[in-house]
Amino acid sequence: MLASMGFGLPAAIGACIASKQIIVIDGDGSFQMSFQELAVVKQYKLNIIVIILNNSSLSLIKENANRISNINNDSYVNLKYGNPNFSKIAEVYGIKSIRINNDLQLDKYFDNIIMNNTSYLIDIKIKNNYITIGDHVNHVNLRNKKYEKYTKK
Ligand SMILES: Cc1ncc(C[n+]2csc(CCOP(=O)(O)OP(=O)(O)O)c2C)c(N)n1
Ligand SMILES: [Mg+2]
Repeated sequence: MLASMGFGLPAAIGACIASKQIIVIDGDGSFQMSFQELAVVKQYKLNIIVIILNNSSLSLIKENANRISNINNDSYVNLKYGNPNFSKIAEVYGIKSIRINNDLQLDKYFDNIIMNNTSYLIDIKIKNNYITIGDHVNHVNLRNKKYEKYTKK
């Protein structure tokens, strides 16, 4: 499901209560709109894996702004920023986490994390100009065949 910013984690909570293990793929900007719901994840021991595609940017907006203005110099205020350490945020909510510098490294950890059957936050650093939705996700290794078994059609 693709939805508004901030919707991913709360929606995953509902889906997890109704179903079973849920994987959320979130943008860093989107995650910051509702990450306090990690408290609910912890309280109800929900089996939710949060994957943050962390480009330190509101990239979709940046791309739109560049397209409209034809300037393409990334000079827009607040579209590119420094993020807090999302792993530490997970930690203070009592949720396990890992930071990965490159999506290609996800393979190394993913199966183990899934098998853990517990909540987990995976913060993946991706390139600044990659966007969480649409074709850009193809740049990120999550479209790898290996992950198809985790996708409910
Ligand atoms: C609630 C809400 N506010 C604003 C927007 C407009 N908007 C669409 S994408 C976006 C930036 C998303 O940033 P991020 O989650 O980091 O994803 P990225 O584009 O960087 O992949 C914004 C502000 C929205 N879709 N929903
Ligand atoms: Mg982003």
